[in-house]
Amino acid sequence: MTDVVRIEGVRVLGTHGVLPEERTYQQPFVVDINADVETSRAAHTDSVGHTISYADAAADAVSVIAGESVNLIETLAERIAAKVLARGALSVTVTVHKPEAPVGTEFADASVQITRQSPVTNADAGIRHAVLGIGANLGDTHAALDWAVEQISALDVHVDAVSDFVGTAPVLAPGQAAQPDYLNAVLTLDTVLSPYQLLAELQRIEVRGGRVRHERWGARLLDIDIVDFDGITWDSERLTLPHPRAAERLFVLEPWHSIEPEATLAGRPIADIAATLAP
Ligand code: A4P
Ligand code: MG
Repeated sequence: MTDVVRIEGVRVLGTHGVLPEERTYQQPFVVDINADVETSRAAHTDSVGHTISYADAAADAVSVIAGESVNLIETLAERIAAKVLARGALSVTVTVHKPEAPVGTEFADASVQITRQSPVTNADAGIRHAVLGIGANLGDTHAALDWAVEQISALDVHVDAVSDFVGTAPVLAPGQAAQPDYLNAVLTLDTVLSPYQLLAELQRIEVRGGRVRHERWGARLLDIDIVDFDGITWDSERLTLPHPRAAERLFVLEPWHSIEPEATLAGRPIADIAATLAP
């Protein structure tokens, strides 16, 4: 479920069309924008920085319509959609109306409507590479990791490699009570799923694996994080890519390095990142 930020009827004069006179004389264009976003973090912080401002979306429409002349309203819609997606929309539907188009007969309105997805919701982006971190520090951790690998392999993915399972000391928040050691592993895969689809599947596996979310960084039967998904950078309430703490964690970087020595995280070789961290 996502929320929608909507602005409708943004009216701007522009010089777009196939006919030479349309490039000379301005005519009105009207734009509607429906941006899918997650608004609960914005509601919580009451900060416009955590949502998409309808004013910014309107400004995107104005800059495209008042800008460079093009032939088609399809082109205008595509350019506006790209700008709104760059603001962090999960997906966007843009309608561009051309109510005074030279149609040669009486008509009420002419328009084009397009919907475009962000990299995290696009399920038509082909095969993409992802890196998962798996951890457990309660119960039979070895069995939990084996089971998680089996469950992940049954998804719409091709598992490329699974690291050895490594015992690691728990990384705790300041003041947090002691916990048992973790067993961690890293798994690499190729998938046609979008990052949001993969996350939803992984969370279902966590729940089936007995995961109960109570304390942040609490001891757990099973934790599966998306460390990296095709190098995408994304920050929303549900998903941050790459995982915001992966670059600080040897329990992620070392097993990852063992199966993908040349891998990079946010553009840096993981070997270099790991070398800067104290063992
Ligand atoms: N979420 C956002 N981005 C992602 C992502 N890239 N991958 C959201 C997965 N989930 C992501 O996660 C909280 C929320 O983060 C989810 O709702 C999801 O939508 P969670 O798994 O419920 O909570 P968590 O695991 O307690 O928090 P978090 O922030 O994932 O914790 P970490 O950073 O994974 O740390 N020490 C050792 N040695 N080994 C460990 O594996 N793990 C942790 C957990 C702490 N110390 C550890 C280990
Ligand atoms: Mg987690």
